[in-house]
Amino acid sequence: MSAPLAQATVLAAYGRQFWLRLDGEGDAGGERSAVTRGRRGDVVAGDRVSWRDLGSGQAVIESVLPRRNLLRRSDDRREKALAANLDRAAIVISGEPPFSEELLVRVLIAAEREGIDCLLIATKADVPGALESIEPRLHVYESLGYPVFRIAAKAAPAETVERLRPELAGRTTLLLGQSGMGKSTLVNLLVPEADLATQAISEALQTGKHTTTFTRAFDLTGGGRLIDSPGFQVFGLAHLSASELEHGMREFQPLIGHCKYYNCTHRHEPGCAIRTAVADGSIDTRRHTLYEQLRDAARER
Ligand SMILES: Nc1nc2c(ncn2[C@@H]2O[C@H](COP(=O)(O)OP(=O)(O)OP(=O)(O)O)[C@@H](O)[C@H]2O)c(=O)[nH]1
Ligand SMILES: [Mg+2]
Ligand SMILES: [Zn+2]
Repeated sequence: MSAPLAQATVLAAYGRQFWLRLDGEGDAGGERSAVTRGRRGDVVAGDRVSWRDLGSGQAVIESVLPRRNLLRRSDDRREKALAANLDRAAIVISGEPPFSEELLVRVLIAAEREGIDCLLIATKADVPGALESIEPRLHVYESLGYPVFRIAAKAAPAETVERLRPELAGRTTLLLGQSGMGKSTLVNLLVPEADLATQAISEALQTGKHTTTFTRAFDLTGGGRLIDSPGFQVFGLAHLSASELEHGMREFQPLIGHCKYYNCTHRHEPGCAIRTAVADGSIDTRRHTLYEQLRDAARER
């Protein structure tokens, strides 16, 4: 006879292997590895699952409970789910190495589609020139209403923790961004035992130890979770419709429906409310150009 079903939260996902935090075992909660019967990629960090003990140290995830949201990226061939049930997505950027604004825009659009609030964390404020070079762009995102935090995790760790802790408390926040921006540095600062925990799970799941190779959630003292994720170089939006693309541009939202043509793509049509706003400076030109490129790419599919 098989063991009864129990529930758990997925802390980490690596291929078809998962690391679970078991329900009902107090705050310290039991943790264990499990596999899934489903396809690889069906279960992600942040998922709530029901699982079963198979005996001899084996556990299997039987099903994923309904999700509040699921952040994902995609190309023409496949969709990749990143994490589920998020309160916030924190995009980690820096001037050193220079971040890609195109990738930032893509992440913001994907998050908007899932109703996930975003904030920006600009790191390496201690590196000369790193933030100065991107300051004009940070201002644009602040004026759009995205909270922007400028931090020096290495040079001013105590101040960094003090600034970010209230922002992260009690919520589940996914850190994401390009490689080398400083995501894991932040996690190690905010979750002192993160390094050890990552090592333990790396051994259990037999992954590499030094680079971030899988998505991993950590409990924050006082409540909330912080999820570290591997850096990415592409962030495809093949799963989004044209309408979802334009709604993902926050500053477009109040103007959508006000163009002369109902099916306006906001690229070259006369009487376009959005291009008028670009011309008079109330919409940032660079953001509009990035949108045009996304729209062109979507048309080629
Ligand atoms: N000077 C300075 N260096 C930093 C800061 N934050 C991170 N770094 C350095 O930047 C490098 C990359 O940091 P990581 O935290 O590993 O970057 P990551 O975003 O986790 O990268 P991936 O795991 O590859 O996605 C490391 O050498 C860090 O020491 C900072 O605020 N100031
Ligand atoms: Mg990392
Ligand atoms: Zn238009």
